[in-house]
Amino acid sequence: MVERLELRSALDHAVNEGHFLLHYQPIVDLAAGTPVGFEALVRWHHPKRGVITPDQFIEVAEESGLIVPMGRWVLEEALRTVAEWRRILPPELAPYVSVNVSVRQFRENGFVDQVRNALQHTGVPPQGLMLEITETMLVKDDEQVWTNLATLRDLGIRIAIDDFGTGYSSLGYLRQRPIDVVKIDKTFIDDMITSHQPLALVTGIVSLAQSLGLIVVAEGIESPTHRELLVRMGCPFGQGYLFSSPLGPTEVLAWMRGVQP
Ligand code: G
Ligand code: G
Ligand code: MN
Ligand code: NA
Repeated sequence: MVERLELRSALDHAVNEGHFLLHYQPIVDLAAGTPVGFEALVRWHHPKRGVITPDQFIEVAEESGLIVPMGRWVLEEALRTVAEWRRILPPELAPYVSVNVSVRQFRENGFVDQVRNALQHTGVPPQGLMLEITETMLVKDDEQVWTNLATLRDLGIRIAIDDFGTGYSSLGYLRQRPIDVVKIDKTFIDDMITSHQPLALVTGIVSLAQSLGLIVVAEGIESPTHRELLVRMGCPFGQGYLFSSPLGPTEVLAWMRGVQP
């Protein structure tokens, strides 16, 4: 309890002082091995404790509402950064950025305007942005959330369900909702190698999702075997340590130079 309070006040301070940074993990075309986008992952640069990962503070940030100002910064920073990459790279290689969004941000009045304004002043087209929401956010079935999602999607922004398979929603249900992308949770990809059931499950998700017109991204690809299995079952996109761990913004350009033919 005391720890939580301390964490909360330290986080409050970090939001005001701008002690956050973003790392970016490549999302690749699995068959070609080339990047199509980057997932932005926030880190807290604590003056004493060093770099802290989100699993240690997102929950408190959500409970305290600090996720709102932090999330606003994340969105702006991710778009500024991807705008720069898109200026440097040839148009056919222009990547998108995928930003994690909490339900708390979605419920906030003006979230849609915030996204629209950020796109406008960074000059990133809507196709250059993907928003990731978790499955648990959907089961709450909040009309405000659906309305906001539909509006954002109408602008041309893609909406992804993150950690798919860990919650309770079915693909059929997703099809009736404003969603474009399904990100298969890394636990399923991980288990796929060692047992038949998860392999069958992932195969089923990939084929059903695609037949419903959804784009599939597999997460947690750590080995060439993972990749081969996914390519063979027709999974188009993926991310994981096999390709790259999350990188600092300057490392990204060097990494991209390394993978381009
Ligand atoms: O990078 P890492 O594995 O530590 O990320 C852990 C989780 O933290 C991610 O799966 C994601 O759900 C969450 N996360 C990372 N960055 C953000 C962010 O900017 N906003 C929100 N709401 N969640 C994030
Ligand atoms: O938003 P989400 O919870 O999906 O965030 C992805 C998290 O998974 C990030 O914290 C990232 O650091 C982590 N991650 C990315 N690639 C891999 C991987 O290949 N294996 C494992 N175990 N974790 C990964
Ligand atoms: Mn994510
Ligand atoms: Na995930």
